[in-house]
Amino acid sequence: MAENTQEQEYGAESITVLEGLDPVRKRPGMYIGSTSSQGLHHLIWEVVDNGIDEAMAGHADTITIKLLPDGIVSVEDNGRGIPVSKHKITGLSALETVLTKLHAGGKFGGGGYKVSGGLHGVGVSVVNALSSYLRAEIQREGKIWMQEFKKGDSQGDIITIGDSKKTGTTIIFQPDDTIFTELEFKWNRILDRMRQQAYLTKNITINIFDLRKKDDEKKYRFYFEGGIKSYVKALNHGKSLKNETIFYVGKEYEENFIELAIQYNDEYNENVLPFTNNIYNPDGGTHLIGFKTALTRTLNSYARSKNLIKEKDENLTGEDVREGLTAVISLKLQEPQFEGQTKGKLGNAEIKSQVDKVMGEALMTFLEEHPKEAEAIIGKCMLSAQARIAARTARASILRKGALDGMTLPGKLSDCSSRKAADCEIYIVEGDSAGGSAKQGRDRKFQAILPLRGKILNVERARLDKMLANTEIKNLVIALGTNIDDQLDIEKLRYHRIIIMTDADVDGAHIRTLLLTLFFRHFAPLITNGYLYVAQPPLYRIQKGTKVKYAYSDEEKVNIIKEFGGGEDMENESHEEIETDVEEASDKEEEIEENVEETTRKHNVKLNVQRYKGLGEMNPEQLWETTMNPETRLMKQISINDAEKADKTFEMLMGDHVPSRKHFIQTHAKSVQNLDT
Ligand code: 0RA
Repeated sequence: MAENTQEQEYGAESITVLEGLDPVRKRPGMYIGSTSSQGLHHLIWEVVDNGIDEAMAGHADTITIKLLPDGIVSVEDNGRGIPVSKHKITGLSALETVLTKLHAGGKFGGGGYKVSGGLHGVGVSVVNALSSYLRAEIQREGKIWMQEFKKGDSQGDIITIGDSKKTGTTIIFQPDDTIFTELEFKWNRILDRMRQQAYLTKNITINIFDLRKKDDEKKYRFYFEGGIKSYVKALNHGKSLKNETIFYVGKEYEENFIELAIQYNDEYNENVLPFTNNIYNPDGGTHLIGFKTALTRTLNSYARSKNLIKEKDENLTGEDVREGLTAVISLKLQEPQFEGQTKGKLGNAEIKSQVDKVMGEALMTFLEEHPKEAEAIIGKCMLSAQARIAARTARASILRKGALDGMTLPGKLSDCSSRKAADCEIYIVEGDSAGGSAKQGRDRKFQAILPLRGKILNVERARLDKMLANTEIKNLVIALGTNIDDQLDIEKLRYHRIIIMTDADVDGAHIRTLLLTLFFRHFAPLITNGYLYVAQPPLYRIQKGTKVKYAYSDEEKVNIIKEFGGGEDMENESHEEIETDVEEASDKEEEIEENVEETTRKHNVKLNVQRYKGLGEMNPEQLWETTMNPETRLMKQISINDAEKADKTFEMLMGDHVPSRKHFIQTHAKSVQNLDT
């Protein structure tokens, strides 16, 4: 355990007293966020944070949480124990002060902890105020001390209940059911939080017991010898690594403690997690900026010193050096300042240069000492740089001012004859065969057809900027005429309706998602101006004699069959699927069947229901009639929200998180067939 120079002077005296607990019971939300599940769990975090503070100050190494019957929780640590002596000013024991006064605690008024993780916290007194019952047991000064409380009020003086050579604090509490709207503690939620805390606090053991149900007891233990190093290792679990040895530095800097761990994998994503006093900072802040600056500068200067980057070549950019990067930044600060609406961003200005310095020096040493790892990392970054430069060149050729004017329209585009953009439409069609039907079925005066080959799908795992080097995509960009990104000129748009027309199957959904993503990222104004649509081809064709109708949903199909008087001829391939549908709508179908027999007997005319799987199954007339004729077609106008959703889906489908991709595909396999954008 680390030495604490203030040990002697740190007793009951250094605790500053503020106010009583009434405000907490009056407005619990102010102190713990809410009185729902989140607030309920906050009570545990609050007590645990105090134990973690003890561990961080070097006085504790074990925390044990027990979930007991009747919503009771026990949190035990082997720290110094809350002081029990009488306080000079209040005449109360220090323990009672800590538990019954707001903001009372060793963290305030000088002395006390060197660094505290609970700075965000509100103190154990808040837990006391919101508990119908709380019992504190302290092992300290050779004895076991005990005091009980109800709704924050002590139920008698502190007493000794035995002897002990150990030190530590146990807080047992039962959340007040007149305060909380939710009283059930969630096992997995507690595990997740404790796992993270265990990673961020080196050498701490956290035990968690679920003793609520006799026949279903559970226990879990977290201990990560490597701290944030273990965290990085876990984040990279199952990935191919660039540097097997994780870079780690932990350094004290003017009363602050700065810890960093990084490791590269062979993928494209960057995963950098910044924490301050064990609290995650989703919006980054000065520590993240300092980290990024040092990473880019150091890798460049190392690569140049070893002549890995030639004199004439350009530097690696920030993005180059963060591809495939997994990192945890963990700071323990004396006085953290948080910014932003949700306080998710670290604001301390001095931290930028502190992190930069610690990171820069340590990383340079690491690279010098691990030349193999260094080479692998630099190699990876240089590959990213190459990809970036190649994409930029491809992009530049598209973006070059004036280049589009002279450029001939792609050969695959069947343009319309009108030149009035407001009247014109372009159908982006999946596959050459559907493209052929669309070309024949269209009204060539105002409808243009651009077939795209399914091949564009093979940009799997590639970055979006690579898409722009793809011929199919390039054709699209040229056909639209506006250019992209900051060069986009909406006045030059050649069609005021851009219609994505893909098959109603998984591949079709995939291509549609990809295109929506492209529009979202590079053609956003076309979406916000309402120019982008998704065509809605019918799902079924229903024919009876010479009468033909199209159904765009299963419900509509049932209605049409009813209208036609039933009598399906099940000769088509989709036999089974229709049967399933019939079962689902069995109430309606029974009625139909009666009619069917009658009609069939009378006229002997059968009903034919055809399920369309792909656009290619429709002949040009059918395609015109159902999907392209402005008088009768259905189209879905795409909002920026739709496109953003597609973009997220795309990231998930193409990104590196395999479990979520699997889950998505499994759960959406059905809905994508129903043209669910
Ligand atoms: C005030 C002062 C000291 C320790 C603590 C509070 C303390 C609080 C909690 C809450 C849960 N576990 C805790 N452990 C310690 C310092 C005591 C000293 O100087 O010995």
